[in-house]
Amino acid sequence: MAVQISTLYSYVRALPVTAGPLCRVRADFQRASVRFNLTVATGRSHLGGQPATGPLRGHIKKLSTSQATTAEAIQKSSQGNGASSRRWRRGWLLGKVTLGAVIGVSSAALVQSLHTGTVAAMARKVNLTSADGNWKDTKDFLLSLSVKDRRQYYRTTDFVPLDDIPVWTPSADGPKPGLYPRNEKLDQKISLYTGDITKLEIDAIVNAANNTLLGGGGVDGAIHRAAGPVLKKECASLHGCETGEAKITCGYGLPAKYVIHTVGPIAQGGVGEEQRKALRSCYDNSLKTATENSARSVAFPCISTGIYGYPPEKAVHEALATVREYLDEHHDKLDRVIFCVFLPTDKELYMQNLPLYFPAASPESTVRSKL
Ligand code: AR6
Repeated sequence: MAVQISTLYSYVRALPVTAGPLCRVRADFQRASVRFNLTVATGRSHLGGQPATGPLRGHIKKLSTSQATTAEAIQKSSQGNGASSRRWRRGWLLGKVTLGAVIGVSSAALVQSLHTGTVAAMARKVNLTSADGNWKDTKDFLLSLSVKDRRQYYRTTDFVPLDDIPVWTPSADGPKPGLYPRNEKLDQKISLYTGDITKLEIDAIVNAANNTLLGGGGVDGAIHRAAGPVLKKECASLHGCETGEAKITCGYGLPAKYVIHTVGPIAQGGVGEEQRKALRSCYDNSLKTATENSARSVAFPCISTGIYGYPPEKAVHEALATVREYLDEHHDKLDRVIFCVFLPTDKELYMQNLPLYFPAASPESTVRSKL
């Protein structure tokens, strides 16, 4: 019985809420739990304290009544003779087993109804087209859902699931030798995708943001429009971001669970060591942020190569080298890294350079593997 109740208590405590209606349910439960513990300790059905309120009141009432009956039985037993005392003990044991079963069933039902009730209540409150409301509640709720359950909240209908994004297949005709050794397992973790990053149903998409994190043009503007106005509210709470750093938010109305915001270097005056390092830091810190948040699939746009003017033919090498080196070290933490290009010229650049960083087997090793 104690185990059942403590399991139930842990479940409610673990509800991912910090405020709002879920929080109130947790408070109700805590009050009710204390009351129940006291009931068990004293063997009395009513304690004279404030009755529990909220959705748990009915359940606690039932528990208190059962416990009172048992307590009366014990009292009678202790007053009777030897035979009746044995009978009372047998009755007490039977009662205990029955009570345990009743509580087992009712706590499972309670967990289910609590979950269903809170999810339904929160689902009614989620509004991804308005900036009103508490973004933290919305975020907690969305992050608690499975991918399938989250689909009804996407602000787009034409999303692209991860399984529809093919993995990189290096061609044996590619340049030889590659800059990095062949690693077939890593090829399975790389994709080149041409299209709109806001459509990808993956764990995290990276945003090429600015230092304010409050939105802008290019891919930043596209992500904010697709996610809806709640994204800006969470971004405002982050107090900006340094160049080369990365910060994470919920994806809200996006098919992606998270958005990782990074700020690329401004390179309109040319590219020096400082810009090169900053661009690498964007890719590296975004991947670190993804893995710290258990995001296993991540998509990158071509950071800094639009409005910030970093030459795409240089940026592609920093992007590919940083991802390759991160995967060499942390391949177990990521399932897929997607280079999401928007322009045909960028697609061409990645097609040309991917084989340098994720090369095909050399002719000799192909022959060896057939033997
Ligand atoms: N999906 C994928 N890639 C896209 C999309 C999209 N929907 N839209 C554009 N791109 P940019 P930056 C590509 O200018 O150079 C913003 O105002 C685009 O073709 O978006 O890092 C921020 O607030 C290009 O290859 O980012 C900053 O102020 C790449 O995304 C500033 O721009 C990056 O271009 C950041 O400039």
